[in-house]
Amino acid sequence: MRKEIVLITGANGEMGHGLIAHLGATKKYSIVAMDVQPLDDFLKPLCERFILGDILDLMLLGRLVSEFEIRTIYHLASILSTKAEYNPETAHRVNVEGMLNLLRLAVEQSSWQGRPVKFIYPSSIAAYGMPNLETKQKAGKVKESEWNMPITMYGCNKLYCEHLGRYYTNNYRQLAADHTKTTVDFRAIRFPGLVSSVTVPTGGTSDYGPEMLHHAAQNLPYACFVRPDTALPFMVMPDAIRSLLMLEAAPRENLSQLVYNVTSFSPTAQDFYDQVKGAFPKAEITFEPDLARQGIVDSWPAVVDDSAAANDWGWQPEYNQQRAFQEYLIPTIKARYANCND
Ligand code: AKB
Repeated sequence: MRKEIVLITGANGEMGHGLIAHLGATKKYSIVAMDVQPLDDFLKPLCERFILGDILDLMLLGRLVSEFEIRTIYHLASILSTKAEYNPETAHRVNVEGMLNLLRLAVEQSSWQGRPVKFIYPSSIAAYGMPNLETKQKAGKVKESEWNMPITMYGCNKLYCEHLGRYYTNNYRQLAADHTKTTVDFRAIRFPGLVSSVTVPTGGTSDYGPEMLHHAAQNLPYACFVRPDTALPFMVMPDAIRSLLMLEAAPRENLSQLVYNVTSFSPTAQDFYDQVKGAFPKAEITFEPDLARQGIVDSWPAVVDDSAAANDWGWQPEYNQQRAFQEYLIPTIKARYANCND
């Protein structure tokens, strides 16, 4: 008998940390975690197995199929927007071919099990692309179906992977004589910029927010790479993890779409600065916009419409801007870097 498990790719990333810590603490799931980087020691006891390996390694994925009965896949592994621009073709391989490998694995698992495997996918506001700042300022709350013209490789990858998930769920091998409805049960969330008190992101373009905060808490100077008036939707990690779990748990018949926006607050970089300065008055923060990265952020919406998530599966963020900083980020970050502020 194969053991029932939850598979998490990109396990050592920011969201992987939050998800494993949460699922592990419930003790309800056997977690098999995968990453190209070693898993942080404190996460290891929460996992049934950690596999150091690449989602492009088909032999490795094949071995997973023979050993485990995978009930849910959280496919978190990806190369983020800034890093992807340095090597777009490699990013495409990891983000798109990697996704295809995981979808194949999910289809195979579903057919063995005779029931759909859940495939939970973090997409991103990078799937949007506004042609200029004026459009962004006038756009208001952007719905999932609007402005789907990403300007980054990562954004193109995310948007296309959403389509792949929809195809595998609804139309996979639709002309085959043995075409079956038991494929995968794909569900995706378009996340805004994420901020965690535990980890710092690497390779993203919304990183200026978390970087400003973590630098200040460690008494390190920080040059913010966007203008003070730059606005983006952000969310703290506990809300992000909660939204993933809520979408995973939602009855299929309640879902009117496969891809959902979620959001909680839309600070400007100046708002970030004010919150950080309020908590760490000695912080040395300057604004030194990088035109290319600014261009990417200017193409992403300032506010997204998450009413579909609210209607279909009851989504509501628990943290608004004030609570996010005052009750979660600042106290936990102060405790984390206590030695730096002596
Ligand atoms: C990035 O900046 O690439 C990510 C994202 C918005 O998906 N944080």
